[in-house]
Amino acid sequence: EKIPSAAPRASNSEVLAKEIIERLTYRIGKDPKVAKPHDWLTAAILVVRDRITDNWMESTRKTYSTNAKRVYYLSLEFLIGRLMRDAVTNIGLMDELRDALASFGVDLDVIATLEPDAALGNGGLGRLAACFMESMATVDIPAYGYGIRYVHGLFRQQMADGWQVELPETWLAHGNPWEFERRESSYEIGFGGSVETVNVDEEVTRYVWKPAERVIATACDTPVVGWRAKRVNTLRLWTAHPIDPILLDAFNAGDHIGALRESNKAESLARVLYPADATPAGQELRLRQEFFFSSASLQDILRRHLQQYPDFTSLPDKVAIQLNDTHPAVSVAELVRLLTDVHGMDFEAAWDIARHTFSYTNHTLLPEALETWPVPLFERLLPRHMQIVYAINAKILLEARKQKAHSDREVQNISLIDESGDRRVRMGNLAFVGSHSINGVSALHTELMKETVFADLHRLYPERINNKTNGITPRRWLMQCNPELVTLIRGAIGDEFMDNTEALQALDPFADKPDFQEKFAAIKRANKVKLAQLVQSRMGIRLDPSAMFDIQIKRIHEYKRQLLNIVEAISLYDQIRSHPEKDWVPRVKLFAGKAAPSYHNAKLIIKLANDVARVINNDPAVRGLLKVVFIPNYNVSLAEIMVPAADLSEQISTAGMEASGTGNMKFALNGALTIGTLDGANVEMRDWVGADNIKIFGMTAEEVSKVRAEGHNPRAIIEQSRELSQALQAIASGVFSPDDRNRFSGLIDGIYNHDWFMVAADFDAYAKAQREVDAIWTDTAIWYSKTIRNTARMGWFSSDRTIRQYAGEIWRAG
Ligand code: DL6
Repeated sequence: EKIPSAAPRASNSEVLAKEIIERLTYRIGKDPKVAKPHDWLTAAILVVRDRITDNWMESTRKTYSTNAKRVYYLSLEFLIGRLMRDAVTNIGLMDELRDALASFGVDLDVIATLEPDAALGNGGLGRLAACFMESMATVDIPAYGYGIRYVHGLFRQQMADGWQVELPETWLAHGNPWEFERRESSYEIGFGGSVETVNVDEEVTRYVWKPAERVIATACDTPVVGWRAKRVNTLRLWTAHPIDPILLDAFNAGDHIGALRESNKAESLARVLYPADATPAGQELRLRQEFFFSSASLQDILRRHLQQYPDFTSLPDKVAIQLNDTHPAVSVAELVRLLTDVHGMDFEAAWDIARHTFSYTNHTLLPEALETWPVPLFERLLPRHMQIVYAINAKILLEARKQKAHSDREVQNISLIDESGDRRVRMGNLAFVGSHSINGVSALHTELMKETVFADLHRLYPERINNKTNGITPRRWLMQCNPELVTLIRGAIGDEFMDNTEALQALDPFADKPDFQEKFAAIKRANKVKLAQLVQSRMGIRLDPSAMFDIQIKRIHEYKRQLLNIVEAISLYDQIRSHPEKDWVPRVKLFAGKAAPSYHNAKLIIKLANDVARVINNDPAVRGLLKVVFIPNYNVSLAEIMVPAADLSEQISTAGMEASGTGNMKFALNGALTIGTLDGANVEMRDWVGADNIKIFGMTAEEVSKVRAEGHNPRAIIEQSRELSQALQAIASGVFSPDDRNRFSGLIDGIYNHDWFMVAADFDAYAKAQREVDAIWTDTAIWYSKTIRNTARMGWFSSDRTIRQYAGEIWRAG
């Protein structure tokens, strides 16, 4: 159905058809008679892009003419996925484009699947950045996303005998029709070298950084169109180039490889995304990437500011820079350097501007994920920034001692330099002191931030920490991925929810209506059939769409507890075999997700899921009542198929460890019941959907931290639970790994010996909750009354709401 759009030009399908042929002929150079599906896709994208470009220019002009404040979102990750459906939906051209392509015998749905996922991110943090970009355009905030245009995004995951194997991802193999290269927007980025001091007069000393190496950062722009094309913003990703493409002297002397050394070194900066999310990447190249994109972005921001304003005193009024985690935290020192060394400002004034311009989002409390850099490395690569970090540190520590009378221990925690072992620069502390706002991503996470990682900094600056609960864009995560449900909802409550997701609440009274339930269930079933077809074609496994589809998709991590889910599957398997007379609810447990390549236990968990799947799926005694499936190569496009097909959403992290979660929101919005712990945004989801419409189990964050502090005896817990001990014994004795009976002994020993992630401690509560979910499932009317209420009450979790809160309370923009 037609969605009214703000697209400015004639939009009928004949006009579009003409434009497609024009692009195919003159931009791609193909005769329609011989055009391949990929050519049609590129031609269609070029038509869409050109339409968006009109609004893009208009948006930019408006920002200039109104002197509006600009928001800059600095993020090392943007996990975008495919763009075509998103853009076409938002400009309201879906039906016309479909018809236009059909007139050439081309199926839009087929060519859309040829678009590669732009996987420039690892998981939640990167996907949030992508949702935010779309929402910033939707709520009409002049914004730029800044990041790196990685040649290779997140690795492709293949399974070899159930083990994860990482293969390079090549999203740019056919070029990228969405982007515009901006050669004129190029900046020099330095590394290494030394700092010279120049005494201007008796009081003023100037510092001149003489880098030993220099590379060029060049902008590549992708337009990001908001809902109904109201505004189009820019995602500006940097590519890296050498100053001299080839060292001719070396080449002429016969050193053909050496001649390209500089070029290779420069280009390596933007070659690959580091594939770790919850552990810092650690290597020098990563720090180089962080500085590279921070410096390029800041130079670009300052240049744009000076084009419009006389000097930088107005920077905090006209510019807000959001640091997405600590990855761009070096920006704090770089902005001070640019303002002082390059633009001649004094340190105090520059520091004041920086602090009022930056804000920082923290995405994890895991201590191992907080970035720190060894002082010698930082100093060698960024000698001037090291001086600036020391200067900032001196100011802050003096303030802590003098004004707030902090103790030695508190001062040590506040310091930008960790002196507890090898000296290291703490990027979290740098981001904190350099920002006027530090936000967490759910209410619980924000409170825990105040009590743990940033406790002492919070005491020093008690007004800075605030909460901004994450959200998801309802365009991608409802309208595009579940169009039939959208049609049903529009028929029931009208269209308001399409512009204001909270209007979904009007659906509440429909939750108990049998005819509405029936239609809702039919749509869920159709989505499950689609997923079952995918599983059949990719993996040769047949799934019964009338079984409960129980789905856990996310990065593989011990704290996310895929292991708890697998152990429960084994226990259920045992019970189905021992009690064939019982009325078991048929279930399919689906998993997908990638493990960081160096994360040994996470990779073992994937192998375990596959080993368990093989045994359970091939055991005739199970009679198809339970299936376990691990779908390889999880990405945004796969999520778009799995999310609408879920009956049950697994959000079962150890309480206190998942900062927010956003998958939890996607599932509930699409009518799944959540089984979850009181962790991250699950807590607020319970408040919105109502405690009766979500299955909460297990220890609270407070209980977890108490047990950890006091110590617990997991072995005793296991021995008291027959189901748990049997399941763990089965794994440990090699029932699922006859070829290598000790394969999983490390994982199981971990549960017996310390159970850091509370798998044993929460098992009984989890298993009980699962059987309660079964009981709900058997009463279809109750099941759908709950799941429809989830859809009706999840509107608050739109990223439009989140962005409005950032804009109003942090950026003061828009
Ligand atoms: O804020 C987005 C997202 C949260 O929803 C997840 O809970 C959180 O784990 C994730 N954090 C990261 C970074 N590091 N880690 N872990 O991806 O951010």
